[in-house]
Amino acid sequence: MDKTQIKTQTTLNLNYEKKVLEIWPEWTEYIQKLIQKENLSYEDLKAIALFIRMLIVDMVAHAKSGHPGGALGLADIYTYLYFKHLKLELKNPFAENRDRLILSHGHVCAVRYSAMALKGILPLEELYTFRKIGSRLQGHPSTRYLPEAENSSGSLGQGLSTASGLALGLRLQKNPARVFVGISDGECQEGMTWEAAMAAAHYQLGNLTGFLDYNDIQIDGFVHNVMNVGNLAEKFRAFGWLVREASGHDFSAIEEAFHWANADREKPAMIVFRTTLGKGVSFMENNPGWHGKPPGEEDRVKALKELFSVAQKQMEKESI
Ligand SMILES: Cc1ncc(C[n+]2csc(CCOP(=O)(O)OP(=O)(O)O)c2C)c(N)n1
Repeated sequence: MDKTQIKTQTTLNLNYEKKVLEIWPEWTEYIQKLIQKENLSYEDLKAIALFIRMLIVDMVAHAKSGHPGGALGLADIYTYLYFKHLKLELKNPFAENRDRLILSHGHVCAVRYSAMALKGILPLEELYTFRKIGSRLQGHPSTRYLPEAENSSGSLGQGLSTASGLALGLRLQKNPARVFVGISDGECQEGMTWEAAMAAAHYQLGNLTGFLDYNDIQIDGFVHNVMNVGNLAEKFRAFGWLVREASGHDFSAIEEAFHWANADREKPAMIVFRTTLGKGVSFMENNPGWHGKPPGEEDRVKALKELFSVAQKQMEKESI
């Protein structure tokens, strides 16, 4: 990229009508060029995750309903998966050998939709149809409207079973694809999660990688207060899984964990990611109140100001 062409701005027009894509066109353009690069650095991934966080805030605010907290907390992991890790064919979205990504805790789908849109699987503008009647982007993903989502979810606790069945089926077909499944700590209060954990180990599903969003928050407050799930790493280990713990906000740790999980073996792998709900927006961070509340106009602007100020620092670095 020609660094002299990158303009930085000190005042941004964050008025209520402007969408993220229009607020600072140079920044949008910068990100759109960045994602074309072959070898994205950790700094590049940080910038992409920042853009995804802006899209999450914007689309949930625009819909006037949705779940910003968990989605923001997962932006780094989904950036890594979509821009570095998953084997997908953009021109052939249902290629037999594609990796499958199953989202179990469907309410955080704003992060998946944003990553898919930035990747080019959906038009970016479509994010603003989120939660509208007739939209492909329902508040909880539905394969009826968006088959690219791979599974329908919203009723918690089912994703690990879906993913285990899929992994078993792929192995029977000698298909080398891997199955990735995102689950949450709140879902670990559901019995079905543990039935699936037992089955995946029993059937030696080495082609299955789980990643757990351990942010200690659920709809009614902190998980350790509502119903303590304890040491989830030890619990999955006891069920016969290979387990790694990692920060969900450090790209080198995320990369290391997903590479470890990809190795050929006869056990399913679970990465227990320590994450912060609302990550990147200080007033939402670790605050259960932002589990499922859309930002109003004032909070949207406050959140975007914070995210754009990080973007400005990144752009200033680029123009040196
Ligand atoms: C089977 C089922 N029971 C209850 C709910 C209502 N519900 C929606 S989100 C949620 C909390 C889930 O916890 P978690 O996924 O850890 O939340 P987050 O980290 O996103 O705050 C609950 C209980 C549901 N969607 N499905």
